[in-house]
Amino acid sequence: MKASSALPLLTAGLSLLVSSVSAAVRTYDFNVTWVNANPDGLHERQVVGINGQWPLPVIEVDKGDRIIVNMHNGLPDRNASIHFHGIFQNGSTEMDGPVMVTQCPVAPGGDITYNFTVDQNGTYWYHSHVDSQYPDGYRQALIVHDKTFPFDYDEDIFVTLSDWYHETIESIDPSFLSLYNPSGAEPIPDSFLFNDTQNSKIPVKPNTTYMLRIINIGAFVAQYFYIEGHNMTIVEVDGVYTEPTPADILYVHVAQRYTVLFTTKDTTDTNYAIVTVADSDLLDTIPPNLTLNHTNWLEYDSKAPFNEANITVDTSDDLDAFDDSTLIPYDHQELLPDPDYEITVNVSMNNLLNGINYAFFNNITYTAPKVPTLFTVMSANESVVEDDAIYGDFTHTFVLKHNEVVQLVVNNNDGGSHPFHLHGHTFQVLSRSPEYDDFTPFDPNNHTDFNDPPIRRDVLVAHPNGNFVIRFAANNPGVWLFHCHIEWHLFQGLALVLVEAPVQLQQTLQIPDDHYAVCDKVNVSSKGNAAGNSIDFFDLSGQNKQVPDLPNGFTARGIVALVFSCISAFLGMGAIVWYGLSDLSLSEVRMLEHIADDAGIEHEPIDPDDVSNHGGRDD
Ligand SMILES: *[C@@H]1O[C@H](CO)[C@@H](O)[C@H](O)[C@H]1NC(C)=O
Ligand SMILES: *[C@@H]1O[C@H](CO)[C@@H](O)[C@H](O)[C@H]1NC(C)=O
Ligand SMILES: *[C@@H]1O[C@H](CO)[C@@H](O)[C@H](O)[C@H]1NC(C)=O
Ligand SMILES: *[C@@H]1O[C@H](CO)[C@@H](O)[C@H](O)[C@H]1NC(C)=O
Ligand SMILES: *[C@@H]1O[C@H](CO)[C@@H](O)[C@H](O)[C@H]1NC(C)=O
Ligand SMILES: *[C@@H]1O[C@H](CO)[C@@H](O)[C@H](O)[C@H]1NC(C)=O
Ligand SMILES: *[C@@H]1O[C@H](CO)[C@@H](O)[C@H](O)[C@H]1NC(C)=O
Ligand SMILES: *[C@@H]1O[C@H](CO)[C@@H](O)[C@H](O)[C@H]1NC(C)=O
Ligand SMILES: *[C@@H]1O[C@H](CO)[C@@H](O)[C@H](O)[C@H]1NC(C)=O
Ligand SMILES: *[C@@H]1O[C@H](CO)[C@@H](O)[C@H](O)[C@H]1NC(C)=O
Ligand SMILES: *[C@@H]1O[C@H](CO)[C@@H](O)[C@H](O)[C@H]1NC(C)=O
Ligand SMILES: *[C@@H]1O[C@H](CO)[C@@H](O)[C@H](O)[C@H]1NC(C)=O
Ligand SMILES: [Cu+2]
Repeated sequence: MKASSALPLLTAGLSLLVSSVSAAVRTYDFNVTWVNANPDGLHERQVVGINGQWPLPVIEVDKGDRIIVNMHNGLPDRNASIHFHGIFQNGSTEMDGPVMVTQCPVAPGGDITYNFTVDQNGTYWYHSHVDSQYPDGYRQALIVHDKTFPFDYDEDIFVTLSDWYHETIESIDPSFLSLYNPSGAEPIPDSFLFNDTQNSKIPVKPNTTYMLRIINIGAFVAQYFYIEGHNMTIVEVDGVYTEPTPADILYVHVAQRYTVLFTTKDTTDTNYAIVTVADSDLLDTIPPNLTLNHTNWLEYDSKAPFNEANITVDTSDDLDAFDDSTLIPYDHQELLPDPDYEITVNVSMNNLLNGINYAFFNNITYTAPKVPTLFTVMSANESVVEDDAIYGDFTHTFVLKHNEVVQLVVNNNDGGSHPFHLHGHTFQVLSRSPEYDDFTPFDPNNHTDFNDPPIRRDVLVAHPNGNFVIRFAANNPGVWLFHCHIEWHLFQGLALVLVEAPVQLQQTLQIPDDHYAVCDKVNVSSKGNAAGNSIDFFDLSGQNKQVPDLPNGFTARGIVALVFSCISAFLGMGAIVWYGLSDLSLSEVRMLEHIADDAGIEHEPIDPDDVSNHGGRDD
């Protein structure tokens, strides 16, 4: 059930100016405001609309076109931004959209113009990149049509998949990132949408080959996808054409795109189910009223039967679905040479001193700097701009040299899967391990042969406790985020920053004035190092820091004791009643006091005797 049956209409102009090379300028005026919508028919809620509409307008352009989005933030109570997911922004890194990376947050009432050309083909999307905002509905497809598409088809259609929450992110966030959720359990969606609605019927003609683009614009949950009675042939992933490859079932994680060809039957006596199944492996609990399996329809004839689907996918076994690492790129671009620069990161999730669960690459949880990293690049002297240090200790920034080959090894020391996304590039997928029960990092001295030619894409899933190896050439000067696209995990800090060819960037880039004005409006400095120091770029005093580690010896049990204690305080006892102290060491107990004090929770003083008298371990 869509919010409005009217077609998304750009109230202000969509102008097409044909230039001498036949590339068009496509101008979109986006006034971002709250609107109401009830896409699952269960609950009406506020969503982020554009020009009073939701679902949002689709951006559809041809390769080579210039896109101009004049965004007005008409939300009275939220900052805003737009990231154009998968667009390389070659020569226009300042248009990429992630807040505090390439721009400042656009304040309520503020404006920003995104202006860039699109020199790539395929299936993309756009979404907000500030404050976990896009699950509030601020996301939609961005399609780049290709007049020289290498495969035959008759019709070009797309659908989006997503998870859906009934509450706004701002009301979910505090309880998610809180000491009441010490395991970091992700919020469970309330439902799943197919093209921003449910139970939809896609009219199809018989005897016709469709190019179907599938985009997961969700915040968290991957979905399996298949069409009963129809074979699919994959021809594109994340904007990269592939050798046509048959697939029965796709596994589409958030932010990933697949384009498939399928040919309809030559009879119209029945309709066929399009089946989506949410990957319940990602959910910590499955509420009994959450529907994971959904059926939409290829409608051959509205009067023919719509039979219920026979759901055959076994979500406990990812191997049922197509393994994207085996795809071959259509252009056969070969494996890049051995890397000039190698980055290895271990993924983990853990609690810090405030009892909250964060996500880490090599023990660093991304903590935004005081100056957007791109503005640090642009304001630094050339003699210091290649030094990682000026970007701060908690932004996890790596400086890459122009045109070097970069290899990134991701070792997933976590029992969940993570869809990792690199801005500004597609990357070659050299190898990816299966899921393991125990943490299994990549072993450079003992690995399977690297794929050659390797598939390229911009979002790759790391399997639980497994690893992957990717490579790309640093040929796109810019500031690019690499992060988990599960919006909850990004919020927990699962991100790092690549400052690519900063010297070339300084020489070629001119950030438009209106982007500086965006910073002024929110009182964020647009010059200086990560701490906002523009005199001494190596003086990081005052930089934003991550919360300190829990001390050695502090156990998960300590956190549980804290949480139960806090909940007891919450349930009306006024102050904390300490639970489970007898199981804890004295240092843990002191830490509980410290955390409770930090969180402003009243409590009785802890008597050390309570601890030792009850046989607690002491370190
Ligand atoms: C944006 O939309 C709101 C709500 O319709 C309207 O009040 C406001 O004037 C619009 N702003 C602009 C700049 O179009
Ligand atoms: C917008 O961002 C600025 C700078 O980080 C911050 O001070 C302000 O509180 C934010 N506004 C909202 C509505 O979140
Ligand atoms: C967009 O960028 C192009 C190239 O820099 C420039 O000529 C044009 O004036 C810009 N348009 C807007 C609306 O900013
Ligand atoms: C886009 O498609 C055309 C024609 O198929 C191809 O020549 C071109 O290389 C593609 N561009 C990119 C950036 O992949
Ligand atoms: C499922 O039940 C819970 C608890 O009653 C309720 O909060 C939630 O809205 C329900 N969800 C759906 C999709 O009906
Ligand atoms: C999916 O929804 C968008 C609008 O949100 C629409 O443009 C598109 O045609 C829909 N896809 C299909 C297959 O109906
Ligand atoms: C799908 O492909 C399989 C294997 O190539 C073939 O046996 C089957 O007939 C195809 N089904 C349809 C509906 O085309
Ligand atoms: C499909 O094509 C076949 C052969 O080209 C033709 O015999 C048949 O009538 C067509 N079916 C429909 C429903 O158009
Ligand atoms: C969804 O499909 C799976 C796999 O067949 C099945 O086990 C599960 O019961 C189904 N769930 C719902 C809610 O239909
Ligand atoms: C679904 O299963 C039923 C019973 O096994 C079978 O009769 C029917 O043909 C199946 N439908 C499809 C589309 O496979
Ligand atoms: C992360 O911290 C752990 C525990 O303090 C330490 O053993 C490990 O070496 C650190 N890892 C990295 C990559 O810094
Ligand atoms: C190399 O890796 C394989 C597969 O993971 C493993 O079975 C084997 O024991 C490893 N060999 C060495 C020498 O580590
Ligand atoms: Cu993740």
